[in-house]
Amino acid sequence: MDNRVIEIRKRLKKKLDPLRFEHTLGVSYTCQALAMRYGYDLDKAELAGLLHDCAKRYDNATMLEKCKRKGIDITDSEYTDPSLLHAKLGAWMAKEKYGIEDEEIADAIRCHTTGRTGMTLLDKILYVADYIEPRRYKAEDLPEMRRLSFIDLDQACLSIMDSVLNYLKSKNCPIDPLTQAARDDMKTVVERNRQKEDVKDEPVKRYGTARSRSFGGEKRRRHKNH
Ligand code: DGI
Ligand code: FE
Ligand code: FE
Repeated sequence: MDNRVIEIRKRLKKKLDPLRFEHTLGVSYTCQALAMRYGYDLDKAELAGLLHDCAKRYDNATMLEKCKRKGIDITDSEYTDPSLLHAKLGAWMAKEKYGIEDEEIADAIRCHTTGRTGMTLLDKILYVADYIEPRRYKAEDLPEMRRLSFIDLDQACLSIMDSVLNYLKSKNCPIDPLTQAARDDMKTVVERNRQKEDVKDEPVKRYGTARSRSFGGEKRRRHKNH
């Protein structure tokens, strides 16, 4: 275990409201579960989950003021909806206040609300964990998203992005260009994955043999015949 985890957890418990702290723990454990499934560093996934909402202790005016003071760039859409800033400010705090030097962790925290183009494995793990963690209950599609997340991470990301965009549109919320760009990029990734799958299946279709797939039934039958 990363030695910093206990200390960070203690500090966050003091700073965040109880429900946000519960969510934080849920996200960090879900990040670890996804890291186990997709082969990522468990300690890094846990730290990203623990710190992703550390800036949520501040209200919008305070976040705007802090970002200006620390020289953190504020976009038009963040001026329109300053709550988006908790991701950027959180990444800054993870580095400057909680001693995180790993850029992959800071990057994942920075893009955890909108996503971004070219998302890394840790970006996707955190983005998905934030949506499916066990204490979340509001979205109707949670059971399906939870199941899908452990089957196909890219498809889960895309489905969550579509769901968030639909929600934002239904509420007439301004959409950050990054949110739309991240979704369009993930759509391309999912289509590319599908094409790769089709190429893998190609010999099966062309030569009409199930050998390369090694289904249990086929194996058992072959075994019996010899
Ligand atoms: O901080 P959390 O509540 O755990 O989760 P989060 O950081 O993913 O933030 C979720 C909120 O962010 C949710 O209400 C939707 C909102 N959001 C995501 N993308 C955009 C956005 N809000 C606006 N206005 N524009 C976006 O593009
Ligand atoms: Fe957040
Ligand atoms: Fe969160």
